[in-house]
Amino acid sequence: MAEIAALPFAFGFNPGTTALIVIDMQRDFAEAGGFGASLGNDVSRVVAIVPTVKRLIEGFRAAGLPVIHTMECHRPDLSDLPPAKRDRGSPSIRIGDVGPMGRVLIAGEPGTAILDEFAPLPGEIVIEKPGKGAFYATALNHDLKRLGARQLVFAGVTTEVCVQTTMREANDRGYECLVAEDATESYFPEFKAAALAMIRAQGAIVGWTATTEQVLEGIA
Ligand code: C5J
Repeated sequence: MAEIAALPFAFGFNPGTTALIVIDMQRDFAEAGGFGASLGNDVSRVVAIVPTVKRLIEGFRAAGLPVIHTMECHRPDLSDLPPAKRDRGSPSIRIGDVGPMGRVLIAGEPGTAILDEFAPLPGEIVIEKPGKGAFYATALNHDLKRLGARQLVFAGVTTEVCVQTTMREANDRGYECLVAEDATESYFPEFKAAALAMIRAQGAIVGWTATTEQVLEGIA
């Protein structure tokens, strides 16, 4: 068993059963005119983690470990979009509406795309997810089982919504989960801090946290 220096204590992992899950590093969350900005959020915090997320992805690729990407998006006919999700909040444009980058959070639209910096390599798994959690209505669990993954490292946005939801779903399914603190971000720094504190509280009740540097040292 190898180790990553982490909080609340060292994260033990087997390099042969470890994967990176990069949550929703999409234009819609990182660019003006996207879904995140339509809710009144300043996207600069998301843009700021791009180099760190890139380093983490490259570290996993260099170590020969799987990288899985997720995208929050819906079918063009909106059949997988509950009215409650479309109606929630008061965005200037709603999911499915036409915005500056095409239809908001709709599969195949320009704004829904993963940022160029993280373009998935051929063979990397891309999960299109209609929910905040990446296990809901997707093949993620099946894909992880096929890969033999047992330990998961998480990056992406936003910490307290899609990252934390997915991590909790994974924890309940028996995966050991670590979030890379500086490779995740929220539009609200206090929400990020609270989410990370909750994850590692009570003896890693949901998982571990570590810096990207610590993760890269651990997997090198
Ligand atoms: C949100 C996400 N925040 N990817 N999506 O709506 O966290």
